[in-house]
Amino acid sequence: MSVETIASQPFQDQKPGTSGLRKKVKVFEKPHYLENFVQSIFDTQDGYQNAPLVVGGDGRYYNRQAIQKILRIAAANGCGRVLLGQGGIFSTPAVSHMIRKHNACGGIILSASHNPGGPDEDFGIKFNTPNGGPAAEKVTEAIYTATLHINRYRVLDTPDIDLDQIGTTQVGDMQVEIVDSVRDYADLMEQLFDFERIRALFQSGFRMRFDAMHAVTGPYAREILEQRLGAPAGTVVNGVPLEDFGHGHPDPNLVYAKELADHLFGPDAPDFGAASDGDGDRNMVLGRHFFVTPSDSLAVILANADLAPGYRSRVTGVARSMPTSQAADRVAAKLGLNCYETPTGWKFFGNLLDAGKITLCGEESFGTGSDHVREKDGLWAVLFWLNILAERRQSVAEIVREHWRSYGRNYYTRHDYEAVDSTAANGLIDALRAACATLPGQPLGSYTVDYADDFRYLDPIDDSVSEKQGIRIGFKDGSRIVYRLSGTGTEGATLRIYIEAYEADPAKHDLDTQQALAELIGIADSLAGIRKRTGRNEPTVIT
Ligand code: VG1
Ligand code: CO
Repeated sequence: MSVETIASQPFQDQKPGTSGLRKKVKVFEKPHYLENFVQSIFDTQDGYQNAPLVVGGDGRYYNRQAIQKILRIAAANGCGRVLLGQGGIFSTPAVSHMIRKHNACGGIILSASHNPGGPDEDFGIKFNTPNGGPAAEKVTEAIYTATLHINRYRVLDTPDIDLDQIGTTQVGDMQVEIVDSVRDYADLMEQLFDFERIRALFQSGFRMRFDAMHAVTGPYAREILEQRLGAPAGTVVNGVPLEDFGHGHPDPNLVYAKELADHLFGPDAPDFGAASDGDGDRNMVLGRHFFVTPSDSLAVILANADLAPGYRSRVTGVARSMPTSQAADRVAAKLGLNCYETPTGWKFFGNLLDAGKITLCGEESFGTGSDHVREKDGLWAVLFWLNILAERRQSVAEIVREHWRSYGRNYYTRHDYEAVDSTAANGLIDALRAACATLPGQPLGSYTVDYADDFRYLDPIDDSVSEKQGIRIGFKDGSRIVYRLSGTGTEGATLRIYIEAYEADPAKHDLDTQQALAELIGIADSLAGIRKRTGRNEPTVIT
């Protein structure tokens, strides 16, 4: 068993996006590709000699091969100890918890999250820092710079290890401790929520369906919902993680989790439905015949936080990503809590959480979370809702409607144009950016532009600045249109358009969202020239 130094050359495309490095599996399979990126992590980070490194992934195709490679590189670079999820499996929030619980030097997460998996689909790798959160931009920049200069990587010449056997294995001088992927995470949930109350809810005949979409949360949901909370067997569906997610698109929204949505809107609908994504950090929440937007979900959780034991009387504030609706802001204002607007991506919440400025945070993209870890957390959000339902004993629809009556309703939609020609997409954003200077004061239909800019974030904790985070067009009545390009796609560009309007009048709270926003949707199209520039007549996905 010896350390080998393998000569290598840089790849030009290893810049992490919104959430790590995501590429087609075929790209990751290129000789030296994964190795270069992993070596660049070891070349730029420290602490791994003395503190453990957490490793795990969502179980998608190439997870196991990637883990064997990472273990060889880690051992060759002097890493002392790795904590590995059994079978190479960890959900993203579970990794975050393990890092924090074991004072780890960080973690490597293998996932392309909501992107499809399989030999012709996507893979990804992400580095998390000792606070448990996705590396901040200065860290990902350092890793990226290292990938541009790399000329060698180190590997220990050693056979594959058995990933499935719980216990400790030696890889050279490095210890690999294979641990139960679920237990610690489930224990954490039990500390935050009133499991007894939720158990009583299930005993009273409350019915739920959780769709794990053949992704990583299946084992977590079964343990927590069916074992510890006593929900009937079969509450969790599609609960076996598969390498290709059963040919599905593990993205919990009304389009890709259609089976669940149809069930919740069907004749024998249960009281509550939920789903999560490939790596378990996203959530979708549904009531009987009722869909809760992620932006509303964050606002409702914030308004009801005192009902959960782990949050009672200790919420300091909330943050939301810029394109997320302003529903949570209204709750924060009423409760006198801090409220922050950050760029898209969970890494921007880390500093605020670490500093105690916020307790809860969320994104419109089906992401909700809190200071219990430093990632968004799908099952956590589902349990928060169950805790609220167990206390209030009202339906999901009643709770949300009551919320709108108190705070008003923020109608909200996102229109995605996927796999658009990159040059056309960049041209569209450039043209909008150029128009920002002259838009304020202009009437557009029945709206008047209040401000228009390219969002720039000044982190209040470390003063770092992130530019060009999306074009915001704000109107005098508080409505908004936001345009940005995705940083997680692997094919061409994905244009995202976020549209929001506020409605205070309860008599107008039951409109169809697309109809309520129809005029703004039209304005968003004509202002950006979407049809003309992209050749598309309609969005690929509407959420
Ligand atoms: C998307 C979402 C963003 C989320 C990111 C990672 O990014 O919009 O809100 O944080 O995915 O989520 P983008 O750049 O494609 O818009 V996950 O569950 O894919 O790790
Ligand atoms: Co995810």
